[in-house]
Amino acid sequence: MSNRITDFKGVIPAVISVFDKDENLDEAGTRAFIRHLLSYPIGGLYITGSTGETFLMTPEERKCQVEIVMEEVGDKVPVVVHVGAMSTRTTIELAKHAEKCGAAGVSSVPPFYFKFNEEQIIGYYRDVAEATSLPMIVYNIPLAGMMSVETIVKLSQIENVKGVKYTGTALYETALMRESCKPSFQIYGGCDELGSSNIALGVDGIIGSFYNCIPDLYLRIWDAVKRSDVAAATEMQCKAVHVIMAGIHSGSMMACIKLWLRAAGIPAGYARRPFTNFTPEEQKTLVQELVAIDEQDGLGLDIVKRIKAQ
Ligand code: MN9
Repeated sequence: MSNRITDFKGVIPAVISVFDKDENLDEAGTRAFIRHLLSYPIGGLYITGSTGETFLMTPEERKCQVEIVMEEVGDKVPVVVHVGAMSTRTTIELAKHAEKCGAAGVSSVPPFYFKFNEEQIIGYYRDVAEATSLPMIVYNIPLAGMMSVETIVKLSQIENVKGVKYTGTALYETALMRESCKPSFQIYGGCDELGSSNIALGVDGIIGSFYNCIPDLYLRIWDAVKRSDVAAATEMQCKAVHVIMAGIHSGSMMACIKLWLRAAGIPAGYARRPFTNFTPEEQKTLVQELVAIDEQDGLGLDIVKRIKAQ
Protein backbone atom coordinates (compact mmCIF):
# COMPACT_ATOMS: atom_id res chain seq x y z
CA MET A 1 0.00 0.00 0.00
CA SER A 2 1.70 3.18 -1.12
CA ASN A 3 1.34 6.20 -3.27
CA ARG A 4 4.97 7.26 -2.93
CA ILE A 5 7.11 7.65 -6.03
CA THR A 6 9.98 5.82 -4.28
CA ASP A 7 7.76 2.72 -4.26
CA PHE A 8 7.00 3.03 -7.99
CA LYS A 9 9.11 0.01 -8.93
CA GLY A 10 8.94 -3.28 -10.79
CA VAL A 11 6.61 -4.12 -13.66
CA ILE A 12 4.35 -1.15 -14.41
CA PRO A 13 1.65 -1.23 -17.11
CA ALA A 14 1.35 1.89 -19.30
CA VAL A 15 -2.39 1.56 -19.04
CA ILE A 16 -4.64 1.42 -22.10
CA SER A 17 -7.73 3.65 -22.18
CA VAL A 18 -10.98 1.73 -22.30
CA PHE A 19 -13.20 3.26 -24.99
CA ASP A 20 -16.51 1.74 -26.06
CA LYS A 21 -17.36 1.01 -29.70
CA ASP A 22 -18.52 4.62 -30.12
CA GLU A 23 -15.19 5.92 -28.81
CA ASN A 24 -16.58 7.10 -25.46
CA LEU A 25 -14.56 6.62 -22.30
CA ASP A 26 -16.08 3.54 -20.65
CA GLU A 27 -16.16 4.11 -16.89
CA ALA A 28 -17.36 0.65 -15.86
CA GLY A 29 -14.89 -0.98 -18.27
CA THR A 30 -12.04 1.17 -16.95
CA ARG A 31 -12.82 0.23 -13.35
CA ALA A 32 -13.03 -3.48 -14.20
CA PHE A 33 -9.82 -3.36 -16.22
CA ILE A 34 -7.93 -1.61 -13.41
CA ARG A 35 -9.18 -4.25 -10.95
CA HIS A 36 -7.91 -6.90 -13.37
CA LEU A 37 -4.43 -5.32 -13.49
CA LEU A 38 -4.37 -4.98 -9.71
CA SER A 39 -4.88 -8.74 -9.39
CA TYR A 40 -1.17 -9.00 -10.38
CA PRO A 41 1.74 -7.92 -8.14
CA ILE A 42 2.52 -4.93 -10.36
CA GLY A 43 4.60 -2.02 -9.06
CA GLY A 44 2.27 0.78 -10.06
CA LEU A 45 0.25 2.21 -12.92
CA TYR A 46 1.27 4.75 -15.54
CA ILE A 47 -1.87 6.33 -16.97
CA THR A 48 -2.91 8.67 -19.80
CA GLY A 49 0.35 8.17 -21.71
CA SER A 50 1.05 7.09 -25.29
CA THR A 51 -0.44 3.65 -24.72
CA GLY A 52 -3.47 5.38 -23.22
CA GLU A 53 -3.94 7.21 -26.56
CA THR A 54 -3.77 10.42 -24.58
CA PHE A 55 -3.18 12.66 -27.60
CA LEU A 56 -6.53 11.49 -28.99
CA MET A 57 -8.30 12.71 -25.85
CA THR A 58 -9.42 16.10 -24.60
CA PRO A 59 -8.01 17.45 -21.31
CA GLU A 60 -11.48 16.94 -19.76
CA GLU A 61 -11.53 13.27 -20.76
CA ARG A 62 -8.02 12.79 -19.41
CA LYS A 63 -9.06 14.30 -16.08
CA CYS A 64 -12.13 12.11 -15.99
CA GLN A 65 -10.00 9.00 -16.53
CA VAL A 66 -7.57 10.08 -13.79
CA GLU A 67 -10.47 10.50 -11.35
CA ILE A 68 -11.90 7.07 -12.16
CA VAL A 69 -8.54 5.30 -11.92
CA MET A 70 -7.51 7.06 -8.71
CA GLU A 71 -10.82 6.18 -7.10
CA GLU A 72 -10.41 2.54 -8.09
CA VAL A 73 -6.74 2.27 -7.03
CA GLY A 74 -6.80 4.27 -3.78
CA ASP A 75 -3.35 3.75 -2.26
CA LYS A 76 -2.95 0.14 -3.40
CA VAL A 77 -0.10 1.05 -5.77
CA PRO A 78 1.49 4.36 -6.82
CA VAL A 79 -0.09 5.95 -9.89
CA VAL A 80 1.87 8.26 -12.19
CA VAL A 81 -0.22 10.46 -14.47
CA HIS A 82 1.19 11.49 -17.82
CA VAL A 83 0.23 15.14 -18.22
CA GLY A 84 2.12 16.07 -21.39
CA ALA A 85 0.33 18.43 -23.77
CA MET A 86 1.21 20.90 -26.48
CA SER A 87 1.17 23.89 -24.16
CA THR A 88 2.75 24.37 -20.74
CA ARG A 89 -0.54 25.90 -19.64
CA THR A 90 -2.58 22.74 -20.33
CA THR A 91 0.12 20.50 -18.83
CA ILE A 92 0.08 22.54 -15.61
CA GLU A 93 -3.71 22.33 -15.47
CA LEU A 94 -3.51 18.54 -15.79
CA ALA A 95 -0.67 18.30 -13.25
CA LYS A 96 -2.62 20.32 -10.67
CA HIS A 97 -5.61 18.07 -11.25
CA ALA A 98 -3.46 14.92 -10.83
CA GLU A 99 -2.12 16.31 -7.56
CA LYS A 100 -5.64 16.98 -6.30
CA CYS A 101 -6.60 13.38 -7.16
CA GLY A 102 -3.74 11.91 -5.11
CA ALA A 103 -1.34 10.78 -7.84
CA ALA A 104 2.14 9.68 -6.75
CA GLY A 105 3.72 11.68 -9.54
CA VAL A 106 3.37 13.17 -12.97
CA SER A 107 5.22 12.47 -16.18
CA SER A 108 5.49 14.28 -19.47
CA VAL A 109 6.91 14.03 -22.95
CA PRO A 110 8.73 17.20 -23.98
CA PRO A 111 6.66 19.74 -25.92
CA PHE A 112 6.68 18.50 -29.51
CA TYR A 113 5.55 19.29 -33.10
CA PHE A 114 7.19 22.73 -33.12
CA LYS A 115 10.91 22.27 -32.89
CA PHE A 116 11.50 23.72 -29.43
CA ASN A 117 15.13 24.26 -28.47
CA GLU A 118 16.77 22.85 -25.36
CA GLU A 119 16.26 26.03 -23.36
CA GLN A 120 12.52 25.98 -24.10
CA ILE A 121 12.25 22.28 -23.25
CA ILE A 122 14.07 22.77 -19.95
CA GLY A 123 11.84 25.79 -19.28
CA TYR A 124 8.77 23.64 -19.89
CA TYR A 125 9.84 21.02 -17.35
CA ARG A 126 10.86 23.69 -14.82
CA ASP A 127 7.50 25.45 -15.11
CA VAL A 128 5.54 22.21 -14.75
CA ALA A 129 7.72 20.89 -11.91
CA GLU A 130 7.29 24.15 -9.99
CA ALA A 131 3.50 24.21 -10.44
CA THR A 132 2.84 21.30 -8.05
CA SER A 133 4.64 19.43 -5.29
CA LEU A 134 4.49 16.20 -7.28
CA PRO A 135 7.61 14.39 -8.49
CA MET A 136 8.08 14.57 -12.26
CA ILE A 137 9.20 11.58 -14.34
CA VAL A 138 10.53 12.93 -17.65
CA TYR A 139 9.33 10.83 -20.60
CA ASN A 140 11.92 10.43 -23.32
CA ILE A 141 10.43 8.74 -26.40
CA PRO A 142 11.35 8.96 -30.10
CA LEU A 143 7.73 9.86 -31.03
CA ALA A 144 8.11 13.21 -29.25
CA GLY A 145 11.69 13.81 -30.37
CA MET A 146 14.48 12.22 -28.36
CA MET A 147 16.28 14.39 -25.79
CA SER A 148 20.01 13.79 -25.35
CA VAL A 149 21.56 12.32 -22.20
CA GLU A 150 23.06 15.79 -21.59
CA THR A 151 19.57 17.33 -21.57
CA ILE A 152 18.27 14.61 -19.22
CA VAL A 153 21.18 15.27 -16.84
CA LYS A 154 20.30 18.99 -16.84
CA LEU A 155 16.63 18.16 -16.20
CA SER A 156 17.59 15.84 -13.33
CA GLN A 157 18.99 18.85 -11.49
CA ILE A 158 15.59 20.56 -11.32
CA GLU A 159 13.91 20.16 -7.96
CA ASN A 160 10.92 17.80 -8.23
CA VAL A 161 12.31 16.10 -11.35
CA LYS A 162 12.79 12.65 -9.85
CA GLY A 163 13.26 10.30 -12.75
CA VAL A 164 13.06 9.41 -16.41
CA LYS A 165 11.10 6.92 -18.48
CA TYR A 166 13.46 6.08 -21.30
CA THR A 167 11.80 4.56 -24.36
CA GLY A 168 14.97 4.58 -26.44
CA THR A 169 16.88 1.48 -27.45
CA ALA A 170 20.47 2.63 -26.79
CA LEU A 171 21.08 0.82 -23.54
CA TYR A 172 24.41 2.57 -22.99
CA GLU A 173 22.40 5.78 -22.55
CA THR A 174 20.65 4.17 -19.59
CA ALA A 175 24.07 3.36 -18.13
CA LEU A 176 25.27 6.92 -18.79
CA MET A 177 22.20 8.42 -17.08
CA ARG A 178 22.74 6.16 -14.08
CA GLU A 179 26.34 7.39 -13.80
CA SER A 180 25.67 11.07 -14.47
CA CYS A 181 22.48 11.71 -12.50
CA LYS A 182 22.23 11.71 -8.71
CA PRO A 183 21.87 8.21 -7.20
CA SER A 184 18.26 8.83 -6.14
CA PHE A 185 17.23 9.65 -9.75
CA GLN A 186 14.79 6.90 -10.80
CA ILE A 187 15.19 5.33 -14.23
CA TYR A 188 12.50 3.32 -16.01
CA GLY A 189 12.92 1.19 -19.12
CA GLY A 190 10.16 2.05 -21.59
CA CYS A 191 10.98 -0.35 -24.40
CA ASP A 192 9.22 -3.68 -23.74
CA GLU A 193 11.45 -5.40 -26.32
CA LEU A 194 14.42 -4.72 -24.00
CA GLY A 195 12.75 -5.60 -20.70
CA SER A 196 15.28 -8.12 -19.36
CA SER A 197 18.29 -6.02 -20.42
CA ASN A 198 16.86 -2.97 -18.73
CA ILE A 199 16.21 -4.90 -15.52
CA ALA A 200 19.78 -6.27 -15.66
CA LEU A 201 21.05 -2.69 -15.94
CA GLY A 202 19.35 -2.00 -12.63
CA VAL A 203 16.42 0.18 -13.67
CA ASP A 204 13.86 0.96 -10.97
CA GLY A 205 11.06 -0.36 -13.12
CA ILE A 206 9.86 -1.17 -16.59
CA ILE A 207 6.83 0.74 -17.90
CA GLY A 208 5.16 -0.48 -21.07
CA SER A 209 2.18 -1.27 -23.25
CA PHE A 210 2.45 -5.06 -23.22
CA TYR A 211 2.21 -5.29 -19.43
CA ASN A 212 -1.51 -4.68 -20.00
CA CYS A 213 -1.87 -8.09 -21.62
CA ILE A 214 1.12 -10.23 -20.55
CA PRO A 215 2.02 -8.94 -17.07
CA ASP A 216 2.52 -12.52 -15.86
CA LEU A 217 5.36 -13.12 -18.35
CA TYR A 218 7.13 -9.87 -17.43
CA LEU A 219 6.74 -10.57 -13.71
CA ARG A 220 8.53 -13.89 -14.37
CA ILE A 221 11.25 -12.07 -16.37
CA TRP A 222 11.68 -9.56 -13.53
CA ASP A 223 12.08 -12.36 -10.98
CA ALA A 224 14.49 -14.33 -13.20
CA VAL A 225 16.83 -11.33 -13.60
CA LYS A 226 16.63 -10.57 -9.90
CA ARG A 227 17.71 -14.11 -9.03
CA SER A 228 20.50 -13.80 -11.66
CA ASP A 229 19.03 -16.51 -13.89
CA VAL A 230 20.18 -14.84 -17.10
CA ALA A 231 19.42 -17.86 -19.30
CA ALA A 232 15.79 -18.07 -18.18
CA ALA A 233 15.29 -14.29 -18.38
CA THR A 234 16.77 -14.09 -21.87
CA GLU A 235 14.72 -16.99 -23.17
CA MET A 236 11.49 -15.51 -21.82
CA GLN A 237 12.40 -12.07 -23.15
CA CYS A 238 12.97 -13.46 -26.65
CA LYS A 239 9.56 -15.13 -26.48
CA ALA A 240 7.96 -11.92 -25.22
CA VAL A 241 9.33 -10.26 -28.36
CA HIS A 242 7.28 -12.71 -30.45
CA VAL A 243 4.13 -11.40 -28.77
CA ILE A 244 5.24 -7.77 -29.15
CA MET A 245 6.03 -8.22 -32.85
CA ALA A 246 2.61 -9.77 -33.46
CA GLY A 247 1.06 -6.72 -31.81
CA ILE A 248 3.18 -4.22 -33.73
CA HIS A 249 2.80 -5.97 -37.09
CA SER A 250 -0.99 -5.93 -36.69
CA GLY A 251 -0.63 -2.26 -37.71
CA SER A 252 -2.72 -1.02 -34.80
CA MET A 253 -0.84 -2.01 -31.64
CA MET A 254 -3.19 -0.63 -28.99
CA ALA A 255 -6.20 -2.06 -30.86
CA CYS A 256 -4.46 -5.44 -30.95
CA ILE A 257 -3.68 -5.46 -27.22
CA LYS A 258 -7.33 -4.55 -26.57
CA LEU A 259 -8.57 -7.23 -28.96
CA TRP A 260 -6.52 -9.94 -27.21
CA LEU A 261 -7.83 -8.79 -23.84
CA ARG A 262 -11.45 -8.76 -25.09
CA ALA A 263 -10.98 -12.26 -26.53
CA ALA A 264 -9.96 -13.32 -23.02
CA GLY A 265 -13.14 -11.82 -21.58
CA ILE A 266 -11.30 -8.87 -20.01
CA PRO A 267 -12.98 -5.49 -20.62
CA ALA A 268 -10.48 -3.43 -22.61
CA GLY A 269 -12.68 -1.76 -25.21
CA TYR A 270 -11.55 -0.47 -28.57
CA ALA A 271 -8.94 1.94 -29.94
CA ARG A 272 -9.97 5.42 -30.95
CA ARG A 273 -9.85 6.60 -34.56
CA PRO A 274 -7.73 7.20 -36.55
CA PHE A 275 -6.49 3.86 -35.13
CA THR A 276 -8.40 0.96 -36.67
CA ASN A 277 -9.94 -2.02 -34.88
CA PHE A 278 -9.64 -4.76 -37.54
CA THR A 279 -12.20 -6.71 -39.56
CA PRO A 280 -13.74 -9.83 -37.97
CA GLU A 281 -11.38 -12.02 -40.06
CA GLU A 282 -8.32 -10.04 -38.98
CA GLN A 283 -9.45 -10.29 -35.39
CA LYS A 284 -9.71 -14.05 -35.63
CA THR A 285 -6.23 -14.32 -37.17
CA LEU A 286 -4.62 -12.08 -34.56
CA VAL A 287 -6.12 -14.08 -31.69
CA GLN A 288 -5.01 -17.33 -33.34
CA GLU A 289 -1.54 -15.88 -33.73
CA LEU A 290 -1.28 -15.15 -30.00
CA VAL A 291 -2.50 -18.64 -29.13
CA ALA A 292 0.03 -20.16 -31.58
CA ILE A 293 2.94 -18.19 -30.05
CA ASP A 294 1.90 -19.30 -26.59
CA GLU A 295 1.76 -22.94 -27.66
CA GLN A 296 4.98 -22.95 -29.73
CA ASP A 297 6.94 -21.10 -27.06
CA GLY A 298 5.41 -23.08 -24.19
CA LEU A 299 4.59 -19.85 -22.35
CA GLY A 300 1.38 -20.78 -20.55
CA LEU A 301 0.22 -17.14 -20.64
CA ASP A 302 -2.74 -16.25 -18.40
CA ILE A 303 -4.42 -14.41 -21.27
CA VAL A 304 -4.29 -17.48 -23.52
CA LYS A 305 -5.71 -19.71 -20.78
CA ARG A 306 -8.61 -17.27 -20.54
CA ILE A 307 -9.04 -17.13 -24.33
CA LYS A 308 -9.29 -20.93 -24.40
CA ALA A 309 -11.77 -20.89 -21.53
CA GLN A 310 -14.14 -18.53 -23.40
O1 MN9 B 1 6.95 3.60 -23.78
C1 MN9 B 1 5.60 2.19 -25.12
N1 MN9 B 1 5.71 3.03 -26.27
C2 MN9 B 1 4.64 3.44 -26.94
C3 MN9 B 1 6.06 2.83 -23.89
O2 MN9 B 1 3.50 3.23 -26.59
C4 MN9 B 1 4.87 4.23 -28.16
C5 MN9 B 1 6.30 0.84 -25.27
O3 MN9 B 1 5.77 0.04 -24.27
C6 MN9 B 1 6.09 0.22 -26.64
O4 MN9 B 1 4.73 0.20 -26.95
C7 MN9 B 1 6.60 -1.21 -26.75
C8 MN9 B 1 6.40 -1.79 -28.14
O5 MN9 B 1 7.27 -1.21 -29.06
O6 MN9 B 1 7.93 -1.27 -26.39
